[in-house]
Amino acid sequence: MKITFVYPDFFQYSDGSFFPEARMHLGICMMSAQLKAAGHEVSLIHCVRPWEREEFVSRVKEDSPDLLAFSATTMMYQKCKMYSEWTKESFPDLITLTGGVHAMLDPEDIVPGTPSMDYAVRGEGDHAIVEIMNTLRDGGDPLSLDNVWGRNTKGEVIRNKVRPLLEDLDALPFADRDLFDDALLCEDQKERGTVMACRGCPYNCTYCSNHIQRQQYENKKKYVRFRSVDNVIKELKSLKDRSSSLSFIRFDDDILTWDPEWFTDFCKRYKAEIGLPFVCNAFVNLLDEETIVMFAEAGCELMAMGIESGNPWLRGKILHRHMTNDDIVRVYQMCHDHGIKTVSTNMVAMPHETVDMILDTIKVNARAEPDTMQVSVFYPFPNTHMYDICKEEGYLTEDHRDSIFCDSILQLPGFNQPEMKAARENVHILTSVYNRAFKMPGPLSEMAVKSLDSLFLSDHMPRKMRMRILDHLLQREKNRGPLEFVKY
Ligand code: B12
Ligand code: SF4
Repeated sequence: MKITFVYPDFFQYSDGSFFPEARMHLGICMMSAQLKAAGHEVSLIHCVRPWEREEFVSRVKEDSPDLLAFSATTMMYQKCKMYSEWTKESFPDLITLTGGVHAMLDPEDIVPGTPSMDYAVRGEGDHAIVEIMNTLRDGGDPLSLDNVWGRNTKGEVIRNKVRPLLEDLDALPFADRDLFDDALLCEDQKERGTVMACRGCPYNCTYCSNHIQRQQYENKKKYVRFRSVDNVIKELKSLKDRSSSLSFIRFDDDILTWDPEWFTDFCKRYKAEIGLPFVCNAFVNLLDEETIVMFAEAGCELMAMGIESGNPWLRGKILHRHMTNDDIVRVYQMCHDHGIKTVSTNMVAMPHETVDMILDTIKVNARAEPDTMQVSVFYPFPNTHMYDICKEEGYLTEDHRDSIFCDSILQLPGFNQPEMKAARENVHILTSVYNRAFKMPGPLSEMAVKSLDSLFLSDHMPRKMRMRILDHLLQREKNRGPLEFVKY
């Protein structure tokens, strides 16, 4: 039996322009390894730019699969819908399905929401997809399987339960990276080896998909699972053998420093047996000086850490991220002290956010001094707590976006679209302005910060005058040259 995965891997903007992500998809690579081991044939349509209908249909014809399997995040699902419609119009009997995070968060959008999609496959696909292929091969009905949603012959929607989480990740084969055509990947993928050492995240940030995914598994207590250090090191060695152009490793895990025993052992072995620089994500609350030193010595060159909002109320009460601004600043400074570069991730245009809260985000970044700031626009992923807030408060619109680096899809009482755009575009430069103020000596610093605050927030000065001073400040900062950016 043959399966063809479809992965729409580019952003398309409202003016028709597009941006290719062009990266490997570990989930697809892992399923491919399992499918091949079970004797199935696997191919991939990796769309790194918009495809015309004729081109897509003729590629499906060429691959001629028994099953066309889409992988979708929420933002990419619109494209999957369109491709599946084209497919069904040309090949009505070809089975189509969608798996991935969107199928877990919003399965109703797939079945019954998309008539051209036969099944939604929820949760981890590793075993489910092999069982689906085996069942089809044996003439059975995929609706008899856990994780699968679809319509039966009477047209009724069958919603099967999600099977338990895999507990032993070492039992999975290594990702089949050869499924991806290197020629289609973006430049930095060629020198980077992407790996995940664990699955899941224990936190409950209200905008993230993790709390929704976790609650749907019966063994949810096992949601955070690590591969053994030995298993990860073996995969890293195989990556080094596979490519001579590999110059660094990227860990895509959400919480690599969750288990002290694990990462102590990992750091020792990584340094001795792999020895390449690496980059990773980290969570402020899971880092102390000892951990940072251990990571630096093992070869960690860069850590990306979520700040998201610098306003303690918004961050704690609304986003459910429980850390203080001083914790954030301390951890970022410790990374600098030990030679690890940092990326901060931040969001703007959140429900209940105001302009002065954005200023708090700017100020905490100005104190933390990340090497790069990533500023995205909040996007409500379906059925997350933040989505529920947006729904209850009437902020949702019918709009859709491909990326979190576009305009907001929300109608927020505190902001209009031009204000949100201005906020997002000026966060970097304003951080730089505040950073200079914080660095002034002694009481001068406090005075400079207070003056800047009143420029933004005080009603005493006429708005026109405030804007003129601000424009002047921003222009002067821009003339000083761009902020340094690091590769991430
Ligand atoms: C690495 C990563 C990226 C990489 C690679 C993307 C990728 N798809 O692998 C890059 C940088 C490109 C990226 C970009 C974006 N990302 Co991202 N990313 C991740 C991250 C950290 C790891 C993904 C991963 O490898 N997981 C490990 C594998 C094993 O899991 P998996 O991919 O989920 O696959 C399993 C199941 O979902 C399922 N499955 C997946 N596909 C299919 C297909 C079929 C047919 C079947 C049966 C099953 C199935 O089976 C797999 C094996 O168990 C996740 C968070 C996370 N921890 O998963 C966020 C995450 C996927 N990203 C997210 C977001 C928001 C984005 C962006 C939209 C951000 C932006 N820049 O605007 C873009 C969208 C890109 C795109 N093309 O869709 C969100 C998605 C939320 C949502 N509701 O859609 C996530 C979940 C983060 C979060 N916690 O909120 N991302
Ligand atoms: S720490 Fe990161 S991955 Fe974990 S729930 Fe929060 S945002 Fe999601």
